[in-house]
Amino acid sequence: SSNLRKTYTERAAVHPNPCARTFLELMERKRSNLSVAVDVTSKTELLEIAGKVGPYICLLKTHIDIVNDFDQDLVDQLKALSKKHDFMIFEDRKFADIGNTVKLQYGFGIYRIASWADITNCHSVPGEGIISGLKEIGLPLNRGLLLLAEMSSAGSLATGAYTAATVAMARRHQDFVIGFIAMRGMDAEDEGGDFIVMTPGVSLDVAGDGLGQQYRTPREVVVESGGDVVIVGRGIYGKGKNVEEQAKRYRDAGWEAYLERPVP
Ligand code: 5FU
Repeated sequence: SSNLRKTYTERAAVHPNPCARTFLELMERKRSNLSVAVDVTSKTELLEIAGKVGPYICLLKTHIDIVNDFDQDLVDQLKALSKKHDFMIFEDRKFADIGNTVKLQYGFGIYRIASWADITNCHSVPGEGIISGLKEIGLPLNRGLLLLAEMSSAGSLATGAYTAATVAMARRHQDFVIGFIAMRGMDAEDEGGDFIVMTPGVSLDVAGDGLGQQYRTPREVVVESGGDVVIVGRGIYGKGKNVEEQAKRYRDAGWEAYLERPVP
């Protein structure tokens, strides 16, 4: 991918999308390409982990619908932490319905995702009406969208022609689509434009989780495969882990990998 040869700063300088620009600038300023996926079910625990990993991350990834005691105060506190520690918020909602329905799911209901999540994502399986629907809500708020071009789980059907069609779809919506969930650089920028590739399924210690998750190291993801952002969940807050220590460890591994990328 041609982005392998550019720094986040160089990409930020010419990126036409405000959300992508802000994010690329943030990564370089903070020297972090680490996103932590905080998959916990209590508000207290979510805030506690967010506070601990905050200094080391560029992006906090949430699954807001797994929090038992969700309330508006949780959102207010997450926003406050994002300001305090300088990170953005990504709700990993994986929308997958028709344009009109995802519009409602994104902007309304209990979670009002568009009101607080800088970035969200969707499947391309319904066709590009899903992007148009989300865009109506997100674009006026300067939000950014990631398309799921690939997944980390074993046996994923998002491969080959599906992945290629997803990339083509993103190219037609560069005002709102800032990148992909993918396992490697998508070469989507070869014909111009710039897409940020975020890669889940990252661990320095284990190969899988027994439920289909498949892990690679930050080096494999960033240097060998051309991902931009490493997404780490249980590797950081799993049983018996020191959250701050692990966040620092993965931040360092991700950044070293970024610096190791080939330069022309
Ligand atoms: F789109 C994807 C994907 O392909 N694989 C994932 O694992 C998203 N994820 C998310 O990343 C998943 O929903 C978890 O929130 C996170 C990975 O967590 P882990 O604890 O590092 O396995």
